[in-house]
Amino acid sequence: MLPKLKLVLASFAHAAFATAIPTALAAVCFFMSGTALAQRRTVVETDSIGPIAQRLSPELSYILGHTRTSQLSRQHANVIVQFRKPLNRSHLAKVGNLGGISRRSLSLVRGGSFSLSLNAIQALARDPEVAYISPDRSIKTTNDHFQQSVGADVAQSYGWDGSGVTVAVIDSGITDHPDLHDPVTGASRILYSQSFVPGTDASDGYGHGTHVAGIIAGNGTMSGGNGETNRANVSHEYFGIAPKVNLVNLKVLDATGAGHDSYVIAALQRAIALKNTYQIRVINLSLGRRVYESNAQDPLCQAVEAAWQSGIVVVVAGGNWGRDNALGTHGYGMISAPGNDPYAVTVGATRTMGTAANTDDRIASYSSKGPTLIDHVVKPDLVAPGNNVISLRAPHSTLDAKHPGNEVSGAHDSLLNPSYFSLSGTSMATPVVSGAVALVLQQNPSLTADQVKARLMKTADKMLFPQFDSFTLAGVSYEHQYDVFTVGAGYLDIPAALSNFDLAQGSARSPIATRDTFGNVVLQGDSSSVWNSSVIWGSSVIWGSSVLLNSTSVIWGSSVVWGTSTVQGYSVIWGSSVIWGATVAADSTGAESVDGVGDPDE
Ligand SMILES: [Ca+2]
Repeated sequence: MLPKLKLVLASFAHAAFATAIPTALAAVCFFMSGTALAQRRTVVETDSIGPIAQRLSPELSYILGHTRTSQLSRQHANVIVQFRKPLNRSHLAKVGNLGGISRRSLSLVRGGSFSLSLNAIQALARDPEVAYISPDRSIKTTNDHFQQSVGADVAQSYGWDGSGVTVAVIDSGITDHPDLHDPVTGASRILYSQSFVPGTDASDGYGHGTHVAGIIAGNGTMSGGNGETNRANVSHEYFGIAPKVNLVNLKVLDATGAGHDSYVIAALQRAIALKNTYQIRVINLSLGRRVYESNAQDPLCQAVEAAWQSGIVVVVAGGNWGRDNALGTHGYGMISAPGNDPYAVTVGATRTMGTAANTDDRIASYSSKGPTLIDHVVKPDLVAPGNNVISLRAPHSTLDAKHPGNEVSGAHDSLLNPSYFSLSGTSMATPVVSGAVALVLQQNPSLTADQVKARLMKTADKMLFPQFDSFTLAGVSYEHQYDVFTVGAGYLDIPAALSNFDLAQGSARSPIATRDTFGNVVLQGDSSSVWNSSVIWGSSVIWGSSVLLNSTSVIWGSSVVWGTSTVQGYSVIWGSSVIWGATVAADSTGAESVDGVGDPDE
């Protein structure tokens, strides 16, 4: 079954409406194949706020326009409603009067998740107090020598180990592991755990969150380490970027690696509430889904921005759709949500080629490329190692059971019960950056989220990569151009970040790319952003001089990227309207590698 189909079915399948499900399935199948049903309606209704259709996500508009009127009251969907003002009793009464069932309050996005009939959704969209309604979409996880590649071993040898900083891991849960304990006191460094997946505890049934946690915080106890930080001479030891950092475990993905927008929003809400109690300075989101609307409307992006505004650095996976050519873009325009949010630090993945030196490292072919669909935000922001990363194993989890060949033994464990596991993906590159953020904040706790992001981008290595290369897997060749949409501001360089003391002023929102009438793509300035504030933070400093063509602000010429398919690629990304149906179709080919074990490079 295609992942996206599963998503849509999930949002329709609600036990209380079992009788409606067969009809809903039929509607969804038609919707997937793009076949128009009878009674297609084109409604352009407007009220004092604006067009009503703009308050409905593309999928809901489509479904409403392709469902027989007689079926509208019989089919139900789980949706997230964002109101213009904070959720109040009158909002809940309105939903109740329409027969809706409240599932979870989501104050972070001034709304909540509700189960509503299609009829009620249509009626609610006509309410001027409603800002936006979208399905409670499904979310998925987005996998050597990664520590040395980014200089974490050097940083640790100088005593930067994440002490005093807490990272919230919003993922599939974290299973207890010796490498996550304080070697002196024996206490777990997981300070708080909570599951937002109904009917589950906060342990890791999938095997993803534990691995992510280990990349951030593992101290190597089971692989020859003693929890100390200076271990340059210890080989085959598997430790994380910030081995003394603390963790908060917020579980939003089930044992299949799937969750919903509402779980992630609720977890972000909790992380903000716990920020001062546990010194949470970083949130790691190694998960994502397709982009359906502007980040200004997407509730997941809005929740990420609220966390950022509260002072937490939110680090997000760029997605694993870099091999995806379903839109004719060769992986461009494939950044997933919420990695498409301009505030987030969005991370792409490299492969280390199995060597500690970073000079031979190259982009992973599956690493999603920017710009983002619809808003054209320049992403990813930077790249970090993510291919075949060895980190903590969660025994008996789904990934562990399915991929026993990925198990890796440390020096202190039994061969029958290895402590480590190998995964690949931007999911694994993201916690490398989260760990780096913890080190930077340990060094200077007064830095703002924007200052941290700007510093990591400025100090990222821009000279390392070739201009082009290609990678062949199973007879298919993937061409890479190392431009801003592939590697962002460059390769994470932790020692460089720790030896830089620039304090950026202004917002570190990633810039927008625009296309002029000649087909050139240029960076669009934002007067309040860091990148405009001075020569020190100018675009050529941040993204490297090689990204700017002809000494102008052009970052893409008209023909550099897609060769013969240029026109098709441009029209998808810069077309007047994104054909959302095509985006859905892309899911069928794109999502498999997201779980981190599908098909790593090399
Ligand atoms: Ca290497």
